[in-house]
Amino acid sequence: MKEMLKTKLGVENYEKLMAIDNPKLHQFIADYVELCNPDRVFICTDSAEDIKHIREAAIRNGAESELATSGHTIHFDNYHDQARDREHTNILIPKGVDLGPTLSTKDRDEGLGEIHEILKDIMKGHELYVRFFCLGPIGSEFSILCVQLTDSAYVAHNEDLLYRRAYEEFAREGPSARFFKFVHSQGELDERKTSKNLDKRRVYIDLQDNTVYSVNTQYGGNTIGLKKLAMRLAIKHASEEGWLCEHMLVMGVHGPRGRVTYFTGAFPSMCGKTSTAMLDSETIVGDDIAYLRKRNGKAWAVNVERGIFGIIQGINSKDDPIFWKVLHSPGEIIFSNVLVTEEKSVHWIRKDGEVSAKGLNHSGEWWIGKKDAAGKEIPCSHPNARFTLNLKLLENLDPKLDVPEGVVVGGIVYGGRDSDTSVPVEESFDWVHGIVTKGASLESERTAAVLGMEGVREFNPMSNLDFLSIPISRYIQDNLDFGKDLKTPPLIFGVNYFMRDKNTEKFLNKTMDKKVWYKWMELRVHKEADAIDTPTGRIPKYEDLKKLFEQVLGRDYSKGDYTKQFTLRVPEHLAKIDRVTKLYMEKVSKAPKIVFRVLEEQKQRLIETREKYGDYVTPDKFST
Ligand code: SPV
Ligand code: MN
Repeated sequence: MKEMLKTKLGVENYEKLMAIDNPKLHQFIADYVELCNPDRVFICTDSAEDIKHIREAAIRNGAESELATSGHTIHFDNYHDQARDREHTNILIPKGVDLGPTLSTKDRDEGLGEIHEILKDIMKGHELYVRFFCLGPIGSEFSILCVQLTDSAYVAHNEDLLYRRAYEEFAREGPSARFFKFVHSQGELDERKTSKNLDKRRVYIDLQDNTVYSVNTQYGGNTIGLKKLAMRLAIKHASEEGWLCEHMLVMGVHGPRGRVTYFTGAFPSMCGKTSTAMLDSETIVGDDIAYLRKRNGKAWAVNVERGIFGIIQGINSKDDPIFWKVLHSPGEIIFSNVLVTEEKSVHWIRKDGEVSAKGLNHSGEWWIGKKDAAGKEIPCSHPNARFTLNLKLLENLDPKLDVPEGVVVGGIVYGGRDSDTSVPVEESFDWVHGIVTKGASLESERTAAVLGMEGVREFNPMSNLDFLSIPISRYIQDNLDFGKDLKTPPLIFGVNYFMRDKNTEKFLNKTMDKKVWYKWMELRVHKEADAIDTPTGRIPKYEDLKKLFEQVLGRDYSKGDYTKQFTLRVPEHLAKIDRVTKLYMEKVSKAPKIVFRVLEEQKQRLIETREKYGDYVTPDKFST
């Protein structure tokens, strides 16, 4: 094996690899070098020179092109490779294992056979990049080492901005290192350097061997091993070891007297997770994935990543001042699937200013009014177009990003796109009530992006459904158990940024009202604000919000707005409980009994309230 490696890698790269004394790692790399058969193999040691090699390779081989602003590059994915491919992403399971009806699985032997067939000689004519990273801060109980094999310099470069480098860590740990493994190939490329064989696009997750395979795709969510692919592996480990891997932001909320209280928050994609993490009144630790562990009776969290792979659609100077500034300043940023103008600047959907009449985008040459094969107008950028940057570019970065012990979690927030049921902010009665009625009951409405499906609610427990690798019932139970022996469990809140007026259909809140909800939640964690008990949870008092609106937004908050926003909508809540109960009965095998009990108790409270006050109950009914 070593002889083969020496020949394929050449002396310099062979030595770089051998500086890590780990035979299992050597074997893994040898196996895939032999199978994928690249022309060259580059072992990246994280030296400035090696990092530069990867960036330059991305530009040289056309995976990225330079833009006018220094450090900015653009990458395009195939027109039909613009998002996570749920259908072809499967957990490989040995015979006899059943993960329940909702998870997408495939027989392990069959899947491994198929993927190894696809991988054969797939890298011929290309360079293979080998990179070492760490999920979570280096040298902490959260850390998980990872090795990524990819023939895409774009993927290797992207990961450089998103994850903590760990070649040295591998070398230090030597033979004892345990690690996740990722094998990616973009496959054959077309003239635009995008993956061509999309019919053979596959993402297979082998839990047994801690390995994920991704082929014939370039879109980040399918290819960046440490992002959503590692999540499936981590969720299984978390379940076995008593911690949690969550689709959550982590942020520092700044309270009175310089106090900082950390929150985590789960929101389905495109529901305000990144914009919440980026509130300029607070500080960001992370915007996408968190690990949570218990220590000394408290919950601790870390950001698994150190960068952002963010949606660019809608970013504007008014609502996103920090991103706006960074996206217009020199610095290392990879844009993907936005419009590039002749002057090599970029434009995207709902950016300030005028869109240029033509340019290059994910569809190739683009002009205003261009239509796709189905006759649908192609927007200037894809709705899922993204940018990648390292958190250190942000002025609102929290100083605790890399602290090995993590941050103490004061509150956990769950939110989805909900036009008619939940109030803008509400605290649950306790851990179990919160996990069941906020996290496990999370639903989100589809946006106009899915034709004819607008308003349809998708069930998405903890916003983590796409990434589960264990049965849903087990995952919910793990969440319930996590709070059990915590002396001070985080408070659990539900938020809803998308509530609409029943008559006018207009949003009841302004985008930045969320700043106030976080300040209120922060006060609740420290028992510095009162609350009103309603059948579904605890809501803020008008006087407290009025004060906070003044302090945070410099705006008057009227009693009329409060009443509209915080009116309990009994019929909608009852309908939601029925939907969620039905789901847990039909789509989740062996759901924890407590889920049904907590939902049933809530239903009874709602029915009693309705008998007394009717269908729509204003908050003043509950204050006394
Ligand atoms: C999400 O869709 O939740 C993302 C982007 O964070 S992806 O990497 O595609 O998962
Ligand atoms: Mn995400």
